[in-house]
Amino acid sequence: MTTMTTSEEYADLWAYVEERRPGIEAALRANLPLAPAHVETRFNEALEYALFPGGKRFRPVLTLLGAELVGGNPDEMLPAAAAVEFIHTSSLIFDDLPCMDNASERREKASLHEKFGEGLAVLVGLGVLNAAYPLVFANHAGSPEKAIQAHAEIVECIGAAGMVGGQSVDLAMLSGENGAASEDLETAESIRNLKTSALMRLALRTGAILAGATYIELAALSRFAELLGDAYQLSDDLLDLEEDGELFSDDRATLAIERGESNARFRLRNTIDEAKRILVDNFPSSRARTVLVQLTDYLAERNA
Ligand code: GRG
Repeated sequence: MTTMTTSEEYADLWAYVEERRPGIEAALRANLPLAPAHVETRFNEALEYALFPGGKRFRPVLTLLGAELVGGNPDEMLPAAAAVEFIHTSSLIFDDLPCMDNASERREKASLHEKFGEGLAVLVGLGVLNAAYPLVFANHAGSPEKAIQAHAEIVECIGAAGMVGGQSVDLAMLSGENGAASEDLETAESIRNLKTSALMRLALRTGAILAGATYIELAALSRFAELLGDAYQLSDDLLDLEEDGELFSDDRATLAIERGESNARFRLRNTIDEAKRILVDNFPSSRARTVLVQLTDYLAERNA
């Protein structure tokens, strides 16, 4: 498990994560897409390796918070929260592959393909992704219209208009691969942020939809998620800038490089302020709202 510092500033956030983590872990275990036991492959071992002990589990926490923010019961949303972590895990597995970001490490251990080979990594990525879709129907058999809407939400966010499309921009931004994308860096970067924003949106709105959120509430969550994704990506670029000095190891051009660190910090500040304002303006005061405000600050100001 990734260790987290427990500063006073984020006390409600850490308390919430600690409180909710056991339920999330149990829902992941209960819904693991295991291969049939009599089949001799390393699939199940690789699946276990990819999911446990896992990372911060922020995205399933977002699902529970999205539900609570609009008055829902988070306990009913645990299968949906597990679905969101499955989707996140599959995106990390695919992102680490040699044909994508080519990362040999993930969560302080060898990446899945490094340990089990590319073939099995692709299969586990597909296995967990596929396991996610039906989970929005669990606990919502009595209100199938909400589950259908949540299902549509995850299909849209994963697809070409979301994570898949955003990742394709990320690939194009690798230097020398696509001149057109780097000509308008601002546009390319905002589309690239889709890969992060779309998952934030999916995580928050899936919980909110299942809890019966109104159209206005869902629209506010979409805008909040977009800003959260932008802030996360900006802080990621700033961290890379700090670690690598002037350039990323893969020479990916970004606004943090082109316009400099202080400009990026200024934009990050504005983005998180706007995100928090959307929460405060659209949702009544509640524990979930306080936790989300702290999570916004943490994601933008994290140093790892
Ligand atoms: C088919 C689901 C799917 C995706 C295909 C590969 C891809 C398209 C998208 C990649 C999206 C991606 C990996 C974005 C990076 C997001 C990011 C910085 C993740 C790290 O998040 P943390 O720090 O991770 O919250 P932990 O380890 O805590 O879970």
